[in-house]
Amino acid sequence: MSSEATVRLGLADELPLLEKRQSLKSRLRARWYKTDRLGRAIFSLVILTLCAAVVSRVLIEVFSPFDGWPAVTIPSEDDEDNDTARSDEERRQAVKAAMKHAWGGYRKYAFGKDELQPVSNKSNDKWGGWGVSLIDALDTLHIMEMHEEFKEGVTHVANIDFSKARANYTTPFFEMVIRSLGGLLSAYEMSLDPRLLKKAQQVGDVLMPAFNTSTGIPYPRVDINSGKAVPADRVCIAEAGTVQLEYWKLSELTGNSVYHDTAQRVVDVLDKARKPHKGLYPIWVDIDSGKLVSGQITFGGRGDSWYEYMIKQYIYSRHSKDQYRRMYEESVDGMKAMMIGQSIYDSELYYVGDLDSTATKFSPRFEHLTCFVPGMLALGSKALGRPDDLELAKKLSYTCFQMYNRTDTGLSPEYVQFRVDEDTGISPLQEEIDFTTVKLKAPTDKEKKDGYYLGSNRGYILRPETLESLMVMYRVTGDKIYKEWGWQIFRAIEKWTKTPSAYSAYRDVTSTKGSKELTDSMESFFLAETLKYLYLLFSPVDYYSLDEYVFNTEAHPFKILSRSHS
Ligand code: DMJ
Repeated sequence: MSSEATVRLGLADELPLLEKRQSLKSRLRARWYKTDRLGRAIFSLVILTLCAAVVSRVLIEVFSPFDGWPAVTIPSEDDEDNDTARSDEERRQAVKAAMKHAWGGYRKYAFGKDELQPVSNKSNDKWGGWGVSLIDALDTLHIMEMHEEFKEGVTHVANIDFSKARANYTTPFFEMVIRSLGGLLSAYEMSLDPRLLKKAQQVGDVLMPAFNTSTGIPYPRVDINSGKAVPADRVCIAEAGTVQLEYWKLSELTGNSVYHDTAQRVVDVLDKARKPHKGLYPIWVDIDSGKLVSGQITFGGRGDSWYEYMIKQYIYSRHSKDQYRRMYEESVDGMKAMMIGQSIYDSELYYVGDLDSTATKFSPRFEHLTCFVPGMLALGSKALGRPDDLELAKKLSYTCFQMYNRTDTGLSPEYVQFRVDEDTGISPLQEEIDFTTVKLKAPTDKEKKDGYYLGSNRGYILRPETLESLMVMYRVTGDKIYKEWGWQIFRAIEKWTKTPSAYSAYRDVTSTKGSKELTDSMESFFLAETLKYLYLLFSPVDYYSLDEYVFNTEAHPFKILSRSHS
C-alpha cells in the first residue's frame, strides 16, 4: 500500500480492521495453547522441515544451478567401452573414415608426391617421384566408393610420364611392378578408363629391360632414362618371382603375350633349379646361371611373395596351370615338414621359422611379413581341397593376432622370437633337424607368459599381412572371430598411429609414449593394403569375392582370367 493511501485513510476507517486482526490473533493463540504438547511439537517440526527444504533449494540454485539432465558421459580413449561401432556396417564406415582422413592429409600436403610424412606434413619422393601413394591408393578409393577422389586421382595419373625418371634415380623393379603396375591395372579393370591401361602399359614397358639377362631372371633395378637395367650378380626370389601376375594381366588386357611369356620364363628357371629340399628355395638367385646360390629359406622378407604367387597364379589361371599347383603343393609340404615351430611356453602358438640355405638349421623367428601365410594356406585349401592346411592357417592366424594382442599398444612388432628349448635348443616339432643353439638369457616371466620374446626391431610400420590373412580367413571359414581380431587391431592403429593429417609408423610397440614414437612415415601400402583389407573384412563376402578376384601382393584385385584366355 502506498504511503499516500495510508494518509488518506482516517482513524475511524482503520478501527474495525484492527479489531478484526486482534481477534484473529487471540483466537489463534487460544487454539495453540489448547492443542496438547505433542501436537505443538509435530506442527513445529513440519514448519522447520519446510523451511530447511526451502533454504537448501535456494543454496543449491545459487551455488550449483540446474541446467538440464546430467549429460551422457563420453568415455575416454582408454575406456574399453568406447567401442561404439558394433555392426559390420558401422565398422566398415569407420575404416572408410580412416581412409578419408589419410587421403585428405595426403591430398592436402603431398598430392602427387610419393609419400606424405604424416607428422611434419612434409612429403618425399623416395620412390622416383611418380606419386606412388596416389597410384597405390586408387583402387582403394574406388572400392570405398570415394568416386570424386578417384576421378581426381585418375586425372593426375593420366599426365604422369613414366618414361622419364629423375636424374640418377634407378627404379626398384619389383616394387614398381607390384605397387604401380598392379595399382594401375586394377584401377583400370574397375573403371575401364582407357587412360589407366595406357599408363599401365607404359609402366610395364619401361620396366621390361630388367628381363634382358642371359637367363631371363630379372635384374633388381632399372635405369629408365637409359632404357637399361642396372647390372647385378644376384636377385632375391621374391623380387624375381612376384611380377608374373601383373605381366600376365597386362598381356590379357592388351592382347600382347610377350609380357606374360617373358615373366613366365623366370618361374620355369627357378622351378628347375636345384633346391636343398623339395619346394624350398634359398632366397638368392645367381642371375647369370639361374642357380639358387645362398641365403636363408624363408616365408618372410625376400622369400614371401614368391610362394604367395604360386597359388594365386593357379587361381588366376582358373586352375588350368598345373605347374603352379605342383610348385605350391611342394612348397607348402616342405614348409609343413621343416619350418613349423611351436612355442614351448604357450602351446597354442605355432609359427613359421626360417631355415639356413642347406635346410638343416632352424631359426625360430616369425616375421610380421610371414603373417600372409595363413591367408595363403586358406586360399590353397579352398582351391585345392587341403583341409589340413586350413587347420594350420587357423593356428598361425592366432599367433599373428597374438603378436598384436600381447603388446602394450596392441600393435605388432616387425618380428617375434621363440625359444626352441631352454636346455637343448630342440623344438618339439623339429627333432630331425640339426638346430642352431643360440645362447639366450634365462627366460623372463613376461616371455613365459607371452610365449615369445621381442627382438631389437619393435616397430610397426602399418603393415597389412595379418589383416590380409584375417580377411581371407573370415571369407573361407565364416568364423566371426577374425572380424573381432581385425577390429581390435584397427582400434589400436587408430589409437596409436593417427596424426592430425594421416597415420604414421610407430617406433616401439611396447612403448605407450604415444606421439613421441611416431616416425613420420606412411608407406603407400597402408592405403593400398592395410585399410583395404580392413574394409573388405567388414564388407559382404561377395564384395570383391575371392571367387572372382585374386589380389596381387600389394592388395590390388585382379579379375580372374576370363574363360577365353585360360
Ligand atoms: C607390401 O609392399 C607387399 O605386400 C609385399 O609383398 C611385401 N610387404 C609389403 C607390405 O608389408
